[in-house]
Amino acid sequence: MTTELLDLARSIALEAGELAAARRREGVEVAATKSNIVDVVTAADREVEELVRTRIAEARPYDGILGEEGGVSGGSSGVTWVVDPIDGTVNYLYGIPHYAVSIAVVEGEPDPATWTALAGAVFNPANGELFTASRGGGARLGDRAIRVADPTPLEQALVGTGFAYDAGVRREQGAVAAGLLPIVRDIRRGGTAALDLAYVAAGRLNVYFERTLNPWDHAAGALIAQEAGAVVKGRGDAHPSSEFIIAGHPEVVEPLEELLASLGV
Ligand code: LIP
Repeated sequence: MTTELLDLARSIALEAGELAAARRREGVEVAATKSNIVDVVTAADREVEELVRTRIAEARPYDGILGEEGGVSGGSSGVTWVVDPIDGTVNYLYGIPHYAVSIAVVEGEPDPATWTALAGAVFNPANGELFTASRGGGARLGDRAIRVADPTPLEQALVGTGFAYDAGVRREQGAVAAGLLPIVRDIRRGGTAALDLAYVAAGRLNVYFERTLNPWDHAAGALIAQEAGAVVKGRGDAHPSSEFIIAGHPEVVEPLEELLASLGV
């Protein structure tokens, strides 16, 4: 079943990504705001998610869907599709070619604390990079198998992270970043958790952490990173959640989590 699900996730992600790229070329504007004036949604976000929902319903009408724009819809099969139509919305709005369609297929309730991820696809149409994984099937960039980077001491670790839309949380996160900078190799803030996690899987980041993510931001990327050899978790032994997610080689995750705890994360 996972092969069929992965093939479908891949084909939908590719079609949806091409639509997103076409709308980007035509010009993108803010259609609405969410939690505040900088938390935006574009018409393309909505149109891309509608396409993804349509393709899923055509192929698997009894599956559920959890999407960033449309929320939770039905499903009686026990399988749910977790969709971020355009992860990296602000990059997309500004024309920065670093955004992705993120599609995960999970078994169980659409809750990252309890679901079992079966397949995932993260596609950046701006550069054609498609990251995929299936449970037990490994992770790929295109057709090439990918693995996390070898372990490295924190002072040589390239650390990915991201920041919330809420100004108060960003102030706290900025203080954490300031505490990390003198200790690690450097920090990268790419603007899309899906690609941050895929970059951990491909060895382009040693480790990634973030707070305040939504399930659709990390659902596919987390499976891709896990299948590439990363540990992906929340605090301690918890599952990833909006509270916290960290991903990387186990020998890098452990010292970073200790350092983050000392910085109040
Ligand atoms: C984004 C996340 C990213 C985070 C951004 C934003 P969006 O999701 O993928 O990791 O740092 O603030 O939340 O809003 O582009 O779907």
